[in-house]
Amino acid sequence: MERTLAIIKPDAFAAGHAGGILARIYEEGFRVIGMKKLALSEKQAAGFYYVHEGKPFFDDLKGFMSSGPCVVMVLEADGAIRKWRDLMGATNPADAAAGTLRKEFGTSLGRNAVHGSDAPETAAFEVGYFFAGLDLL
Ligand code: RTP
Ligand code: MG
Repeated sequence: MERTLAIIKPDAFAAGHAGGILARIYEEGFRVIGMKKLALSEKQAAGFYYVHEGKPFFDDLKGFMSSGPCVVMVLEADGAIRKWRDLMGATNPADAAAGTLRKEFGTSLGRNAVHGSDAPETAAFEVGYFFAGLDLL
C-alpha cells in the first residue's frame, strides 16, 4: 500500500465541492487515513510548495493557497501517487481529460481544485508537513 498527500484547494472548498471530491475518492477505492480542514498562512503555503520558490508563478500560488480554508488528506491505495494524479488530471484544467477532478472542478491553471504528491519522496515530505504518524489510522 502506498500513501499520497491530497489537498482540496481553497477554490474547490469555497465552491462547495469538498463533498463531491470526497465521493470520487471513495468511489475510486482510496482509503482516507488522515484528513483535516485548515487555513494555511502565506508562510505555511510557501513552505509546502518550496520546490517552486523563485518561479514566476510562486507568489500567485502562495497567495491562492493561503486565500481560504482547504482540506488536506492522506490517501492510501495500491499505487496511490499515480492513481491520485490520474484522477486529478492535467495541471491545467483546460488540458485535463473528461472525468478528471480538475476538468470537473478546476477553473484555471492557478485554480485547479486539487493537489497531489508527484513522487514517493515528495509524498513523504508532504504527508509529514501536515500529519504526525499517530494521526494516520
Ligand atoms: P500541484 O503540485 O498543485 O498538485 O500541481 P501539479 O503538480 O500538477 O503542478 P506543479 O508543477 O507542481 O505546479 C504547482 C501549481 O502551481 C501552479 N502553476 N502555475 N503559471 C504557471 O505556469 C504555473 N505552473 C504551475 C498550478 O496551480 C499548479 O497546480
Ligand atoms: Mg506539484
